[in-house]
Amino acid sequence: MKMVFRWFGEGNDTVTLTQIKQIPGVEGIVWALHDVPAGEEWPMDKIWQVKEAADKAGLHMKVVESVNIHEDIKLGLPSRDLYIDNYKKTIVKLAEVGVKVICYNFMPVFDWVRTDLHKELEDGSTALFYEKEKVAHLNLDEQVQRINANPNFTMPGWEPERLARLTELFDAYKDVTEEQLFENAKYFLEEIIPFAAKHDIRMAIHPDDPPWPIFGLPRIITGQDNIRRFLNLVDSPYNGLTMCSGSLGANPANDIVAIVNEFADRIPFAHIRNVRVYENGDFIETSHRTTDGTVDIAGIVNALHDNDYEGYCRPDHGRHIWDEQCRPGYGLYDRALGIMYLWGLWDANRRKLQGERIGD
Ligand code: CS2
Ligand code: MN
Repeated sequence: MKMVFRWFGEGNDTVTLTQIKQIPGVEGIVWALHDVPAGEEWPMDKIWQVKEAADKAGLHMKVVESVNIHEDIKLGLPSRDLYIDNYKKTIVKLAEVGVKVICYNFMPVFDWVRTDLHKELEDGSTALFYEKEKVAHLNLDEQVQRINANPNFTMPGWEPERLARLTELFDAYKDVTEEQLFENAKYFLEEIIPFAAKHDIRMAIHPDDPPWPIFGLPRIITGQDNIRRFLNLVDSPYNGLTMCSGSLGANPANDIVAIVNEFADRIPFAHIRNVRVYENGDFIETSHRTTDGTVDIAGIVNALHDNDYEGYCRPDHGRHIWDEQCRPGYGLYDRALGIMYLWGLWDANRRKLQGERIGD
């Protein structure tokens, strides 16, 4: 397991590369050019800037999250070819700086969705929260205004230019079914996977978060059967999965240990975090510790270890603790604690199952 840490870039993250380097066992950053709109080719000079900063900090940059997919690709419009072409051009450039994994998602219009970014937990820490009933009645205009009122941080998937087109996009999706979305994904994968393979970059689809349709928009990366179907659309080791325990875990019907066991050799990247799912379907993000949420984090790490997992892994979201002011879900402290928990589980496995001394 190779530990990495998400970094939003100079001036766009409260966490510094020096701090990241001090977290035990972290070898690289998970990065992206967050100011490049989905569908555009990434400029090489900006990629080099990140490379120089990472090199200076002694961290690698082999994992990108995300090169976002333009809506026209998800919609299957004729203009998708142009955006697929741009995607390929970006792949070439990323290969040039040594990128090995690209995490991306195939969710229409929205990336992750929550109803409260600072919901208080019993201990006074705050975390991202999803109230199921509220999403059913959410006023989208209000939501758009709220995000636009906080220009300091760009939120993944909530880019202003996408929000400006919201009504238009909803309209465009009105006839796109789950089946159609799978078809459109297939078209994209058939173009991209052989190309990525040629450049030795593994594509890693991120599960939908939450893993069910919202606002009447279809979602397809929701559970084990659909993941199998997606990976079989183009059956190649370069068509992989980002195993995100928090996203999949929001639906308690998902058996994530089984998902790890079935797709182990197709998982180049793992996001590990816990959530606590309530009986009414609401969920809140908790500390990584197994007992704090409803996801079997220990079981997942055991399963990764049993499968000799050699891919990249990052703690996903963390709570906001110790008065840290940070991007929602992406503070330093709780994610660093999460890493130490993951290492604890991993090292205990190594010692127990292989009789290895830690450090060998
Ligand atoms: C991430 C997602 O912060 C998060 O929830 O796990 O935004 C993720 O980066 C994208 O869905 C992957 O494309
Ligand atoms: Mn994730």
